[in-house]
Order: sequence, then structure tokens, then C-alpha cells
Amino acid sequence: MARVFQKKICMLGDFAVGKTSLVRRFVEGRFDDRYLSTIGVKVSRRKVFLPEYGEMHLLLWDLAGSEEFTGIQSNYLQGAAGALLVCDLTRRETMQSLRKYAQRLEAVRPGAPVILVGNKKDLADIRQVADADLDALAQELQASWLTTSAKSGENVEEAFALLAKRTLGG
Ligand code: G3D
Ligand code: MG
Repeated sequence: MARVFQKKICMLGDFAVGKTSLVRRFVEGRFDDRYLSTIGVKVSRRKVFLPEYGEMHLLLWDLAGSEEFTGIQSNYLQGAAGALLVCDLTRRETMQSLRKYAQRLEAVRPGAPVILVGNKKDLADIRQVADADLDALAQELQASWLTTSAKSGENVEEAFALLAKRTLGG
């Protein structure tokens, strides 16, 4: 029987950078989600197929409601195979926050892969974060980076697929 990989992925980033929108875009109609009200987390599931590895099930953990303001608890990060660190390209300070999220993940899951995501790429005329800024931070955090738009869908599939691959050592 073929092995099916199941991996927990955490969405990390400041309020309103687009974490929930990215998950929603990625899972599209295939909503199969559960709201864990006790910890204020929404978990969505999606299958991905990686040519070199086969089928994988991603469990996408996203903070919901007031939990977004009270901050992440360590049980949110427990067991995470990796995380998308999301910033809003139109708000520079949201990129600076990513170091902090990376450190928190590192404390709970040392060595877990992260992908830096600069979201809201479609808002090019009010963009404040350059590719070079993301590249420099990604090098510091030993991560890959991409820019996405949850609105247009650009690079959304790619961001999750890249992280999925990294969780398998690819
Ligand atoms: P969060 O889960 O990180 O807090 P949300 O962020 O996904 O709730 O998104 C916050 C707001 O940004 C939402 O707007 C959402 O529509 C918008 N947004 C998310 N991604 C993009 C994007 O790629 N491009 C643009 N233009 N907007 C985006 P509202 O107005 O509903 O609060
Ligand atoms: Mg949200």
C-alpha cells in the first residue's frame, strides 16, 4: 500500500496580511474544515500530488477570530511540519514581524521548514516591500520566498506545494 503523507502546516503572520484568504483560495470549493473553538483554530484539509513523492494530505492550521489578537499559543505550533510566514507587501512592518514568528516556530519545532510569502502582489502601486527585501530575509532565515496574490490566485498553489515538498526534505 502506498504511503500517504499527512502534514500539519501553520499559517503565521500579522493580522490582515491574507492568511485566511490564501487558505481559502488554496482549498477552493473543497472545503473540509473544522473549527476547533476551544483553541480558536480553523483546520482545512487539501490533498496535493507531488510528482516525486506522491499524494500528500495537508492540514492547514489558521487562527480564527479573537485568537488572532491574543497571539499564538505553543499548542498551535505543536506538531507542525512547517509554516507559511505571510506578510503584506503593502505594509513593510508586517515583513519585519516575520523574524518573530520564525523564532517562535523554531522554539517549538526546531528545523521545521518555512516559506516566506509576500502577499497582495496585485496591489503593485502601493507596494512597500521589494523582492530584494524578501530575498535578504529569506537568506537570513534559510528559507525560500515567493510573492502571491490570494485575490488573483497567482503563486498560491506554488507556495503551498513548495512548502509541502520542503516538509519531505525536498
Ligand atoms: P488574515 O487572515 O491574515 O488576518 P485575511 O487576513 O485573509 O482575513 O485578509 C485581510 C484582508 O486582506 C481582506 O480584506 C482580504 O480580502 C484582503 N486580501 C487578502 N489577500 C489579498 C490579496 O492578495 N490582494 C488583495 N488586494 N487583498 C487581499 P477585507 O476587506 O475583507 O478585510
Ligand atoms: Mg485570518
